[in-house]
Amino acid sequence: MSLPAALQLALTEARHIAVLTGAGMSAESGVPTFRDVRDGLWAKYDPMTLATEEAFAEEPDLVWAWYLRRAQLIRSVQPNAGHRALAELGTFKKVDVITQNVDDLHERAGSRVLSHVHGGLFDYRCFDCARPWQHDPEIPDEIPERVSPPRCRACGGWIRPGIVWFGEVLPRRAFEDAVEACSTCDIMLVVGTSGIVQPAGSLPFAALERGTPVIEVNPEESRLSDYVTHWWQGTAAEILPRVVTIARGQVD
Ligand code: BJW
Ligand code: ZN
Repeated sequence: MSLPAALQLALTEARHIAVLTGAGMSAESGVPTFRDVRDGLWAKYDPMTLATEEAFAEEPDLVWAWYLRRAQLIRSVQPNAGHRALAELGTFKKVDVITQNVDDLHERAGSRVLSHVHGGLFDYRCFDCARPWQHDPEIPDEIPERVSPPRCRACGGWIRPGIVWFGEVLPRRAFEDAVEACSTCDIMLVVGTSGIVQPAGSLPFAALERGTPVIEVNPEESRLSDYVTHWWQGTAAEILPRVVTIARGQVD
């Protein structure tokens, strides 16, 4: 399947492209998505048990061990052809990458990321006083089910990952920048997100409400598919290199 001709032209002519990415962006690097029923990150765990402040306050050892496993996995994988394509796109267009992912695969592929709207796994800080903790935690090869988090040198509080848990407010600047980019871009790409989690799932509407075309790249239908200008069915690593070809004005 290819992109309709009018959208091909819009992509070629666009000067400013906003790209919202979700877990599907990193799936082909070997990072499971959240909501895949077979091997998704939450197939074995209840998110409400692990991805909240309350869970960390009650069971810091269990939650810290879970994030150490995630950190170990992300350190062991590489950006895929989709990440690399977006980095290439950024060499000849203004590309604002807005990601819900807490990994660093866009940066490692060479993209400038405008906003990590759900924070960063490696941006550790104190759970009590919020001071940054600029260390790499020691990650054993075999991570036990429970591991005590490090302690803050200033106040003795537990160290937590710098991600946004359910019920927490998104980093204000990151979200404002994301809204601004979606409101001012010439075209928007939405890659590998179910669109279920708010308020990130509402960002494509900032573009759609202004009449800006939004192209979704996803192998499966999502909550956004009925609303976007065009759902381009396929994976990030398959489709994004083709987006680069079209954006260069070459024939797909
Ligand atoms: C591919 C592919 C390939 C596969 N190529 N594609 C109504 C009821 C109850 C609660 C709420 C509500 N409305 C809003 C809320 C609040 C809540 C929320 O949205 N809940 C929903 C579950 C309904 N939101 C929040 O709490 C947010 N904060 C907030 O709203 O603050 C204000 C407030 C404060 C107090 C009270 C109320 C409001 C914070 C949200 C934080 C989200 N954090 C997480 C986890 C971080 C921790 C961790 O990493 O462990 O962020 S949730 C998780 O979902 C993670 C992701 O960034 C996020 C989005 O998931 P994503 O990326 O879309 O992944 P999937 O797995 O869902 O989808 C993958 C997609 O990829 C699929 O479509 C596949 O088809 C596709 N795919 N292979 C391309 N190769
Ligand atoms: Zn502290």
